[in-house]
Amino acid sequence: MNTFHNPEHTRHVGQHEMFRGKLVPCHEVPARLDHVLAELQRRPLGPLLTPDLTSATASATLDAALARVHHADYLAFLASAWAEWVAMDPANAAQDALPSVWPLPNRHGFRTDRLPRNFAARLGAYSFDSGSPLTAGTWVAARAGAACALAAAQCVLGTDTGTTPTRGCHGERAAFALTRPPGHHAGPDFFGGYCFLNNAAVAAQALRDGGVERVAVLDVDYHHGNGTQTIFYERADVLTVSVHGDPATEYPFFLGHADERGTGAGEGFNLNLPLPRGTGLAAWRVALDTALQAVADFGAQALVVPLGLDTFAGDPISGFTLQSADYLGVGAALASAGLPTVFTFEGGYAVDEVGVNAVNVLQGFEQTT
Ligand code: Q9C
Ligand code: ZN
Repeated sequence: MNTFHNPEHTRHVGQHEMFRGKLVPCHEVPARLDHVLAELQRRPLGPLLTPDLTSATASATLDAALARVHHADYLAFLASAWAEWVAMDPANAAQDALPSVWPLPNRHGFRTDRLPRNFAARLGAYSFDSGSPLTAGTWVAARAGAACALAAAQCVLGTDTGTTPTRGCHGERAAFALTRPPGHHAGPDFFGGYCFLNNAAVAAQALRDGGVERVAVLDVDYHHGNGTQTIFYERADVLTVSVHGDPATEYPFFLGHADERGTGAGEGFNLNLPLPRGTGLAAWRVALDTALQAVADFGAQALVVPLGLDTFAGDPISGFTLQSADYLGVGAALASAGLPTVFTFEGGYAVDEVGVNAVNVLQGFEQTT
């Protein structure tokens, strides 16, 4: 399996996230990715590649892929956010930008049809929590990360679209986009949950645009993939399935219930499988099998797996109890779908174990293909 990793990830380093009234150190730290890379060096699964964005063509191709899943005004906001944050007050250069004010839904009387000029207000208009610091390097890191997702999609496409350099890699069974910040909480025009650009959605859309008629996204992160669900909620060509902690008690709280089945043309093309906090491997695997059956019933021709490792028993902010060895079986189960598969690296905050856990999934997948 080819891994596309993002050396620019080190430019996204948050200082703090807001948690229950205080600023606490970020859980989503650069060492997470370094541990996965180190484990891939111990247990190589294939080439380690980095997308090259230096040419104008590659850069424009990436921007076009981003515009397929995110709104233009949101992308422009992200691109200039740090400069505007510092322009508010030069002292801001030493602080992460963290939102602290949001419009409630329109039924409460707040207006979202007028975007404030004030940058602190716009930060709120484009986000849904105060746990996702936007830093000087966030845009560069997130954009280079989305390039990994795009390259991974092109790698599994039967035809090389020839734009983002994938060094001749095409028609592969699987590819891994190893990047941070993660992506599955980012929606068409919002960030949150440590996510800014939805890497899994970029990959799924790139597969569609490369000619795959039916793409399934099977999200195994502990947290509901609200951003991905929202991006594809009205569409029948991309099935979104998520196995996650019940939003009644677990983040992101305001989406992820079992009765969300899609809307309009997308009705019937979203499946949520919420599980109670405390769920262990046996019940989790039953849900995964239900998810895989939905992927098969849909007739998916390619699969995108937002790969969160925060289902691990040792995860500091999550509540399932999977063990490291269990992830080999998770990879094998995902491989049993028999589909070209793109993995995107999402959550997993037991930093010392996240490398072993991630590579266990990928190794289990490879051993079953
Ligand atoms: N104490 C991802 O896994 N904060 N995002 C929860 C719990 C937000 C997780 C705080 C968690 C976001 C990609
Ligand atoms: Zn998560």
